[in-house]
Amino acid sequence: MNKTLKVQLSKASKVLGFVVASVGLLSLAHTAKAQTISSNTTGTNNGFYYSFWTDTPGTASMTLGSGGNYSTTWSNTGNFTAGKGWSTGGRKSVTFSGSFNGGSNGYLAVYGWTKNPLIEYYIVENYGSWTPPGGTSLGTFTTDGGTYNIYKTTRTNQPSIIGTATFDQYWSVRTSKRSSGTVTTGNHFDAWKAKGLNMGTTWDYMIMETEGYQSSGSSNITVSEGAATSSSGSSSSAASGGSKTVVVRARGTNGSESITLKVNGTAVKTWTVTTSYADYTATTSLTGGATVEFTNDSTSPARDVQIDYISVNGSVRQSEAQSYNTGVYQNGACGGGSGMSEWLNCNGAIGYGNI
Ligand SMILES: [Ca+2]
Ligand SMILES: [Ca+2]
Repeated sequence: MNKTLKVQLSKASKVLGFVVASVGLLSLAHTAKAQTISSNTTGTNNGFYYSFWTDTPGTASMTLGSGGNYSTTWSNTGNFTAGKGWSTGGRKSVTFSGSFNGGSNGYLAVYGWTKNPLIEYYIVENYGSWTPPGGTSLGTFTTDGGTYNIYKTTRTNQPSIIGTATFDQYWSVRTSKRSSGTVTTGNHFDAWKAKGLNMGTTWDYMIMETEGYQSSGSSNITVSEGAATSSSGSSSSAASGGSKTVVVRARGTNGSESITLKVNGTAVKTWTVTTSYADYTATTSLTGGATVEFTNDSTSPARDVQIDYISVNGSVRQSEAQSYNTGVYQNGACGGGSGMSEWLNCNGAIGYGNI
């Protein structure tokens, strides 16, 4: 069994680990101060989605810093991955900076998943003495001041974010390692597409991850999202501050639910709601579609979110008037109906149109 195969087999178990282990640890996301995580979990911190996973507890940890900062250390680990990013990936400018020591086998990558079809992808910016993923490059392309090798690997009947499945992994691996810079993810998706490697139509999470395999190392990385990119080259400014005041009136059934206001796919602000209706206020200069997303659904504790409405500069938009709702349980499925509901029973979002 070569090293590549061992890495992939080992990584196969991590998705199931997330599912099993995440329920009891979500309260970690609600502590204001920097916190160190050493158990498998996902959550939201300072508006950033994060995940932590290891198959060898006690050998790795991640400390959640301010904003998009996280730091990791691992020592003689089996396999470990952790980082911060977004619950919904896509075409973003991902800016990162800090320090990275990948040891004998570790890497720093923009990492995520799509569904329909199911794809696991890596944009590897830095790595230790071993260069992932092995195999033969499909070719190179240049972006963001560097040259990347493209690879495709296939996993057969392996666990994934949708359960056991057969799916492809897409890779960009930067030939010149770096610990800071900006990754224009859309350029990678386009380069992969040109090789016949098409992304799925549904974006799952995307994070700046630090990963280690049978090695020791450390990282201290701060991630942020730059201007959103599109094929037309339009851009938008910072996610917070600015001229529009958005109020989200919401509550939860448990009082530990996490919701995020996004504009044009960019997270503006994240709140943990209580069981009583309250007004949650943000300001932004972003333009585009406004959504409120429920991100930490669980059955134990039972979490649901009710959003009465949002208002934009005082103009109310009722949730029950919105057809875009991917989180309400209708017709036996999450988002299975026509929306027009205040409820988010599952992870998902209500869309309120452009602001
Ligand atoms: Ca209402
Ligand atoms: Ca629920």
